[in-house]
Amino acid sequence: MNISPLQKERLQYVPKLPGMLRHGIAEICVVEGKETQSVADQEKIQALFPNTYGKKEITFAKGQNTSAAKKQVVGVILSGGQAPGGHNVVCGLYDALKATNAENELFGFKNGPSGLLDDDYLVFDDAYIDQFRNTGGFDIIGSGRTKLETEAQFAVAAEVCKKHGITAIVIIGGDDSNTNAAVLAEYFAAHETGVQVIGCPKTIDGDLKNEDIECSFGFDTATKTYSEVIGNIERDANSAKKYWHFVKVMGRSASHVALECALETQPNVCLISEEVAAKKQSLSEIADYIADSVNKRADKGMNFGVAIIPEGVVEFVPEFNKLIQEINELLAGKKAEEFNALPTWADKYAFIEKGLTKESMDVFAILPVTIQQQLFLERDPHGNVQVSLIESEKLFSGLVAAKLAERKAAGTYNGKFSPLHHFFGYEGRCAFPSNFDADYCYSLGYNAFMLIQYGYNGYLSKISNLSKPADEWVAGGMPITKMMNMERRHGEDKPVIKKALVELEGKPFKYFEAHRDEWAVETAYTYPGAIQYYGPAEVCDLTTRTLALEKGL
Ligand code: FBP
Repeated sequence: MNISPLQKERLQYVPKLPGMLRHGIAEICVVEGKETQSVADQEKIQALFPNTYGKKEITFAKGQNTSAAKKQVVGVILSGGQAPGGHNVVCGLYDALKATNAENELFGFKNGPSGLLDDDYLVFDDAYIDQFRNTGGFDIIGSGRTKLETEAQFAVAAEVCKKHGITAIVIIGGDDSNTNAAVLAEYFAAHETGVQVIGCPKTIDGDLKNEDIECSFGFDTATKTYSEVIGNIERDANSAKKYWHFVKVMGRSASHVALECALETQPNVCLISEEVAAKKQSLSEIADYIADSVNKRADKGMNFGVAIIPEGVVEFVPEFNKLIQEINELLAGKKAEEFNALPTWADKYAFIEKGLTKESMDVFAILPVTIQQQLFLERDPHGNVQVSLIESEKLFSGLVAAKLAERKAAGTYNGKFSPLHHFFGYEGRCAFPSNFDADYCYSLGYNAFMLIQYGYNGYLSKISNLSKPADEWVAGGMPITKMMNMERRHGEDKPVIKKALVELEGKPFKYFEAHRDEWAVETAYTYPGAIQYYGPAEVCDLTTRTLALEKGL
């Protein structure tokens, strides 16, 4: 393996554990807390999870380790999109497992949950694991998006565990993967397999959080990576003074990433999807809002700026959603062939005009042509428009250009608008984890093993008090069922972990709201610079602005 100088240094970095896990395995005891209830729909969740519901929350403390001495064989799975720090979860798990008993084994199931079903695995040893310490990526075993959710899959999983003598499975994933972890835990308990399941909260999107989980891992590093580059772009914009940059940032649904980047870099505009939905804003209103910033800055001689667009925003615009549904209908079944056979875009446009309601046609008509065509090109295997592929940064710059042209004609705008486009997503998902993520993830993995060792099943590894230095972090576990409620998914009521969207009454959004009018007109950019791994703690161990504001710092 080729190793860069930074990677060489990072391999030597010793992640910080919470103080209570630092005394050595023999001195970690459990303090049991209260019995738990699910956040909503208690009766229904309890009925669905009779064996794992209502268990106690727990924390670890310094004291005599009273866990049963038995050989543990643990399987670990990385599930879903990459997030910086995943390797350290595996390393922490491995180190705790080996420190407890050198005979213990760690299996890594390859390429996501499908590795467990296909019995495709590797067994970790020191030489292999040491190559991945404090590095980004999920390439240690690979990841995948196969969902573990059917009884038939659970039966296969139980067989595979039995074959290898596996005593516990650790699933490192987002809200869906941890929901599935809870269902698997219940199945294993109901079928008396003796196999435990522990989850770890991962996703750069930051939407797996609640009163127990302060943040998912990867959010810190990914947002710092994007903020560095957005800051660089701001400085470029402020130097050349000739471009408006439209920057789309990842986050499939929630806007936590966009909001955190805005708090870090103070751009002229940042859309927040949750606000768009709450105010039922139309595309035209959003375009006007951005055009106002462009206009006011132009009036002051500043024909440049930066706008952050969250990846999922179009799905939060009610009229756009309706349009998408109508297009899906319009092209259902054989009608897609008829449409595709039409020779020119003009013919296709006429077909569309005939098929859409007037309301949706009005929305369609204002879209830039490239976006109009994209809506008909990018379809998923079921024939539906793939909203996530829509280049919303181009959509909004196109709509803003049209608004500005109108204003120019009316004599209310006399600037120059040259937009440039960027999409930051994959760039941040495999970055070297920040010290925060390196420490947090190692602790999550180490802690996950302590939960296994003490016999817990259906728990999420929980590290809290994260805005404080690591020695003050609190380690423990939370029954996953505590975070569940019932939601309608694909026409069925399902028990799921509640996805955390941006709270419009929360402190991070309130801070942004209080400052954005000033940022929209003035050049108030801040330049966070690159993640620092070595140096003073106030530079290297900083948490996100989101977490700091949520904690009232
Ligand atoms: P997870 O929720 O699985 O962590 O993935 C989140 C994410 O990174 C989103 O931000 C993005 O929309 C999506 O994954 C991209 O998925 P893919 O890697 O399949 O293209």
